[in-house]
Amino acid sequence: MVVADDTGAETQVNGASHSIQITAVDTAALSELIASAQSQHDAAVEGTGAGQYPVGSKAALQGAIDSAKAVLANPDATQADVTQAVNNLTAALQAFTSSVVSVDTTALRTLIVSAQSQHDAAVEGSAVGQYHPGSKALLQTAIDSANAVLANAAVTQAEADQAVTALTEALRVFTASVVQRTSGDVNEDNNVSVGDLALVAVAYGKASTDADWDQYKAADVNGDGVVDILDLAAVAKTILEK
Ligand SMILES: [Ca+2]
Ligand SMILES: [Ca+2]
Repeated sequence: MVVADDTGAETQVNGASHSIQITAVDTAALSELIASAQSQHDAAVEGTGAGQYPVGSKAALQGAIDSAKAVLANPDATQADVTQAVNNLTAALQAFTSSVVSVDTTALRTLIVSAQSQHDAAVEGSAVGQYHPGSKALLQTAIDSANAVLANAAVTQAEADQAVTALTEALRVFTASVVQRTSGDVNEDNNVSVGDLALVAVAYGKASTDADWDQYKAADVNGDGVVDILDLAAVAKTILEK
């Protein structure tokens, strides 16, 4: 029976029978997947930094989400349509997830550790093997800059590579600032004098094959592995030229 509004007549529909076969379409999985994909999409940032996604990838994922939402909203969608929608969106989500930008900072980390260790072990001063005053602070500044790059969660590969280059250069300058032995200054008093000549004389005849070479090798002024007349002559020449 159909009851009309007060502008028309009521109509008796005889024998009308409508049988509706309702097959429940399970959309729970699709619904959950859409929510998950949307939240991953919304949290994602496009860019070239670590953990970011290539430009255009969010729009591609959103397109897949929208298609899935259309299926979810369609009352005529069959279970097969829903399953297909789940499969499509799963594939789109996997493609999106695997496109995340990864930046390799291994080289930078290794270099920072090495630089810091060289910095910490270095002593500033004027003696042989020490570093020029101020050189440690310079190196530390370079290390700090490198650490700042590393601390940036969205660092790009180019930034990481540039930091490696900069710290490598700082380390080269630092290493070059180590105080070298003045040729002929056997006793390391920053002066070439008869005292050095005497030490060469004492070590005269010693060679790198000797067990106690370490004790005398400073007297090997020309570095040829033996203390001989050439070393004496080199020290003498330096003294005479002063
Ligand atoms: Ca000396
Ligand atoms: Ca020599």
